[in-house]
Amino acid sequence: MPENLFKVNKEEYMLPGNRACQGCGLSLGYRYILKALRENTILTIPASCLTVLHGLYPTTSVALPCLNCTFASTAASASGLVAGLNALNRGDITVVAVAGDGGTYDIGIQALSGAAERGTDFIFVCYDNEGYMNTGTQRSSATPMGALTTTTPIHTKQQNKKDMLKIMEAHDLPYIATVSPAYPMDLYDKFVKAKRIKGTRYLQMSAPCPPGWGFPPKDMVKLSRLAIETGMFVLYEVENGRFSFTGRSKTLAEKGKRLPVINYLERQGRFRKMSLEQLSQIQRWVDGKWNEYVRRAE
Ligand SMILES: Cc1ncc(C[n+]2csc(CCOP(=O)(O)OP(=O)(O)O)c2C)c(N)n1
Ligand code: SF4
Repeated sequence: MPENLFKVNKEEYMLPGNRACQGCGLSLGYRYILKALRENTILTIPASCLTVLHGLYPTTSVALPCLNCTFASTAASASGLVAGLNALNRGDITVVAVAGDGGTYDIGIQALSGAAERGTDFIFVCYDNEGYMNTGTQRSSATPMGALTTTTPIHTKQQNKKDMLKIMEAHDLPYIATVSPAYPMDLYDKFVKAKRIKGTRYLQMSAPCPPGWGFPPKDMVKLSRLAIETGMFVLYEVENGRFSFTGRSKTLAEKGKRLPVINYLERQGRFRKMSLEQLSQIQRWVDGKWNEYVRRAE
């Protein structure tokens, strides 16, 4: 249940003047993630837009301790931090690894799977901007079908997005959740809950990216909401294997009507070369996933 708005932590851990682009979904969501995690948190982040956001030594725009690790080793570095803190008897500090979809779905997956299988006591956050954005919008396995990227420049991406959440579920984690920057209370509550749970917790945030997706920065929240309204992104949590919709997705599942995916896709330049066949494939794919979630929620 959403916390009372007045109970939200008033401290700011993301300081003004960071280097993210205007309208960056990651920067808005990250502000609330950090508010929910608050003190007694150590971050570890790989090369990504998030390292740019954090800033260049000796300055930083984030007021929590952070380790910069190599691209593939996010979860391995988190495991090392947890072991070190335990050796110092500082189990009260939460280790939080935050990586982009490239650093999670692709290059970071083996370290993440290893840490999750060991049940390492940490939170892994994937912010999903659906591509390698820091290096100029290359395709990742999280890029949706039909999207133009600099590595799928002519015929668009031909494959559906990989279901990373399903892969993480196969690790029998105590807590998995999805969040969106357009629903900050839902996001905040899930991170507060995740901090209280022990073991490996996996959270995935949708992170719309104006330059990479091709939409005006002022429309970021509108687009994030459309992702939920169309079912392209679904708000839910899985606690010890038990699935439940949350927030706006819960309302949609109970009495709402999802909008067609075209309402979301047509607002983004990256889908301008998508074929009609791809459009109907995406709609079928989203419908299939949604029906699977509805069955699990019953
Ligand atoms: C081993 C290695 N390969 C490539 C790079 C170059 N590189 C730095 S950031 C980045 C993109 C990261 O993409 P993602 O994890 O999706 O995060 P985003 O940039 O979208 O925030 C790449 C390819 C690197 N730093 N290390
Ligand atoms: S490229 Fe995209 S994800 Fe990266 S800082 Fe800019 S808006 Fe954010």
